[in-house]
Amino acid sequence: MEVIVVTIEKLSNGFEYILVQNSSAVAKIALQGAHLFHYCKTNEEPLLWLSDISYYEQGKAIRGGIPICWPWFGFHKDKTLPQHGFARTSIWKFVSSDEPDAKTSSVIFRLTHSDETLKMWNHKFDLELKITINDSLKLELKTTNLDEGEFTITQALHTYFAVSDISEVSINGLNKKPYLDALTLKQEIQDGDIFFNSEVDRVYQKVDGEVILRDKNREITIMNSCSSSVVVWNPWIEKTKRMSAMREDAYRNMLCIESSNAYDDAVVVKPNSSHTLEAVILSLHKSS
Ligand code: TA6
Repeated sequence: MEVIVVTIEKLSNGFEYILVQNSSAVAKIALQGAHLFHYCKTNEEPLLWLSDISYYEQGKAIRGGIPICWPWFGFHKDKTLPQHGFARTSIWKFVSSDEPDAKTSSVIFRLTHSDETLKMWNHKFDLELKITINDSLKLELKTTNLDEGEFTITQALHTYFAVSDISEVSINGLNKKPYLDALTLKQEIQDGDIFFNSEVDRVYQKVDGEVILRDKNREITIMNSCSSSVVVWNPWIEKTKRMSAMREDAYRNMLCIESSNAYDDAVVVKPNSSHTLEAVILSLHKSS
């Protein structure tokens, strides 16, 4: 008999998450941030990196998985406002789940404006995240403007991938793309595949095709829609020491490839209109 289960689970401190199990995969999504923090295909290793010293506490973003950066990506010019926006630390509503077949489950979460969000970002909105879990992972982040005037957002599905060893992975698909180097604030052009031997924090621009993460035992393909920017991040040795909820050697086994609308890919959403950022992530196990 096939197992398809969507249940609401609770940690001992009251932190709630949705557990999804079907014949293709298991996934866990926290109500805080609609944060997918675990996705593992049947008989495979977890796709997403998750810090083993991560917080599961209200108001602190989980370190790993797929934090939702919204309605701004990165720092806000008002330094009293949180980096990467408030969506990842807000409590979302679990709206519904659907199991069209034994291999597939989808779950929908919603966040709408409140007195608290209006203080940080003075716009009325409806934000919906649909996550479809089967052999692949699909995230659709839909922003609807409920305001009288237009608003501008930057955003990212800040995906942390688990990798065997950072020195052995490469990223393909960004060759010749312009990027903003967030470490030097200079514009550069990518030359060939990306390899890692120091800190990397870049916003790739004009991205219109698949991005492929090549690891020893698997290949991960990321396909984005309604997005032309991709953020690539690894904090390397020194920055990791300053990161919250990360062990000193954590940089070795993680890498972020973020499906985004960041920097010059900001999106203007007109009143009563929507924009949906979509990412489909496929992983293929390579037999050695
Ligand atoms: O996406 C890359 C980045 O903006 C980095 O600059 C880095 O600091 C990271 O996100 C993590 O940010 P966080 O606020 O989660 O510590």
